[in-house]
Amino acid sequence: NSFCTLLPHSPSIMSVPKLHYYDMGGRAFAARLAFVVGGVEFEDIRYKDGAAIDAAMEKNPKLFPCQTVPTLEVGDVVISQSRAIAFYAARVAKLMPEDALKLAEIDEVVATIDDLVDPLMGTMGKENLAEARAEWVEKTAKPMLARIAAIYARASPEGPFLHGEKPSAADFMLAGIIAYVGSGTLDHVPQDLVMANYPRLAAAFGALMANPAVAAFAAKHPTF
Ligand SMILES: N[C@@H](CCC(=O)N[C@@H](CS)C(=O)NCC(=O)O)C(=O)O
Repeated sequence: NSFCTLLPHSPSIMSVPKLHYYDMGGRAFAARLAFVVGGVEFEDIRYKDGAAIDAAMEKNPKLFPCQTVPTLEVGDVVISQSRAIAFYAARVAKLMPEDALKLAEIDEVVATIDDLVDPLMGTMGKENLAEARAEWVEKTAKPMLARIAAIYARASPEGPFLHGEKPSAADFMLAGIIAYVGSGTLDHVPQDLVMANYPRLAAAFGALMANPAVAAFAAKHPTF
């Protein structure tokens, strides 16, 4: 009996997780950040466009249980939903606190990000896009970003991250939306909306991007 056969089946010990997504940051940004910051090996499977995703879904539907990306293969298990994947990655990276109140603050930040992103998705394809986006910026993005900044200030006045020196899933999810807004792909949304107006959030993003492993990853993948 080798040592391995005596081990109980544990996908997290036995296999490198495989992340499936487009060749861009988007909804995979947070998970990739968590793996990279935590030094966790992962296979970064990138599809060049929607047609390539469609072909992969047809060939292997089990890999895409919700017909969406991202998905993460961990041994025999396939996890869908970007938030679940990012939280899993942050936990495997040992970048999640144990404390119930801190975990509630992370959930609070991430749910507030949803309140910001969901209405933005609702503007996609709108006939009067300029008006819809201007309204999103004023009535949704600004109050939600202010709310997130207030949670950060309350949780850790000194920063840079939500809980001080060590980033968590909240910081990774926030970085995903800051990068998305800053990417210049959202018409009628000022590219510097977050970075110019919310110094506490800009500091968290800056500190993550300054991490040497993250900087090296970003140099290889400009859209992350
Ligand atoms: N709630 C899901 C939404 C996933 C989602 O809408 N993904 C988009 C890409 S960002 C998708 O798979 N669209 C279908 C496609 O691209 O073929 C999540 O957070 O993972």
